[in-house]
Amino acid sequence: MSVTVLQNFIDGEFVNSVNTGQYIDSHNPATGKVHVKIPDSTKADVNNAVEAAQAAFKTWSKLPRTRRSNFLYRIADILESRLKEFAEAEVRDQGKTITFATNVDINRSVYNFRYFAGHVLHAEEKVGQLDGVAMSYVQRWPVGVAGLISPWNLPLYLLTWKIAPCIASGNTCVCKPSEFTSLTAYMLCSVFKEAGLPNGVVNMVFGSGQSAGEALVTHPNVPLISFTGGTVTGKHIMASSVKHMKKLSLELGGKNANIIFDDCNFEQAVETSIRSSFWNQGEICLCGSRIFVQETIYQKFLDAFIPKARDLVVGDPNDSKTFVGALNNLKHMEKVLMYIDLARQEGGVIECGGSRKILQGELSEGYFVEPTVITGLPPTSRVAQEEIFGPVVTVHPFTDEQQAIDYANDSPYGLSCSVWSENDRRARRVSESIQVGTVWVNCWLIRDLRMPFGGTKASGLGREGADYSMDFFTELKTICLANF
Ligand code: TXE
Repeated sequence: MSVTVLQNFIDGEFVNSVNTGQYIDSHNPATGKVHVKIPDSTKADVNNAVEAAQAAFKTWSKLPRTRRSNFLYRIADILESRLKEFAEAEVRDQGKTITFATNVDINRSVYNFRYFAGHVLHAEEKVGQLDGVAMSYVQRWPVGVAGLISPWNLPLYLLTWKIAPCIASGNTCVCKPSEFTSLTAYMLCSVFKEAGLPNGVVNMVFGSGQSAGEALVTHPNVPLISFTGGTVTGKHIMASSVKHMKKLSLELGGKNANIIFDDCNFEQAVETSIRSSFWNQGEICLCGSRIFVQETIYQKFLDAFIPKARDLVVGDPNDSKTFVGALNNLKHMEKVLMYIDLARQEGGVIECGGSRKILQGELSEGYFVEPTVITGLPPTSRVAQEEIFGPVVTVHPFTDEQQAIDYANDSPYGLSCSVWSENDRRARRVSESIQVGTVWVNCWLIRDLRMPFGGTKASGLGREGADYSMDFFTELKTICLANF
């Protein structure tokens, strides 16, 4: 298979890294073979990209929002017309299934551009009247050059979720996609070119977090950093950005509770729990990896859930029948397998799965792990507390509402939660007691982009979505006009 060699995208041009000839190998997770080489960019590359973004900012930030919106609509249309090509590339690069890449990653990336293209036109500013005294209104302006750092689990979706509101608000940016999954970000640059996006509005620098990422976070002329990734990295970025007092948004990990009461719609709860446990190989920060089931239906739930988990097709990500593709990278697969071993040591029962899955032919070196269901562990065990980010869930019984709430809240994370009950009052009571950024009642992963999105505790800082993203990507000023 041929290897694609990426270049950075700076000031509207594809250019080699200043660090000539130095590349990072990126593997196809399903085969374990190198399929992309990404430039190991340095501070000098980031400096060049920031300079280009600063120059572009002068005109882009002054462009009427209708014009900026038109560019976003055009980008959305072009990306949509290349959906299949992008989805196939995302599969090769990330290991996810073609069904997920098509319907979620790329489809929603298109929607990100389209959504913010519309939103920027309709956003309104607050006006306040102090009777007889003064009228105040809000003025907004873009922040400048934004540093956008994205992870490997939903590569294009999470990157475009940052780029769209960033440039719609009049900022320019330098992006640093994950070194494990840079291919679709690279392809996106050709979409920008085709859409006629002015040079320097979006720049892409590829490379490692330690080199290119760090250079972006510490750059004095990048006043804003939007980061999605691991909590440890997030804390490091927070510390590194202190010197320049940067605006910071951190979307970090999760260890989300999925609470199932005995008055739920049982079939729906089981079906959705399969998806919330194993979709995208469990590599979604919103996956419900701790399942709490009321003791009255605990055994019934296991009897229904475990055979379904066992029957999920793990295999070729390009096959539309496959439900679980490959984990993103070797180190990550080893981490997931380490947690399964830890579960054994902690006294857990591996109800299904529990191992790497070895496939045949060219997939024999792929990073596949069987969907794994673990019972018998206390909710305080390491496996039930730490983010595994793979196709591994723990299931625990609970006695009553209060215990379910206590279990759910006993976590360093606070990203999301699902609650299953047909009793509306109970569902509301429980939802309002959970310390997270999003609670889904009788559903999972439904996203209304107008709603705030983000986490509490170790899951992050700040909120994204509609006005919340626009607030982050702009500075706000109150202008108070006296009546006298
Ligand atoms: O992410 P990192 P990793 C969780 C998941 C996973 C763990 C680590 O549990 O196992 O995080 O994954 C860049 N300065 N999530 O190691 O390191 C890096 O190059 C600036 C949850 O892959 O956080 C990449 O572009 N940038 C998560 C991005 O940060 C730095 C999704 C994310 O990488 C940097 C992914 C530095 N010093 C993993 N170091 C979610 N919330 O969805 C790294 N980077």
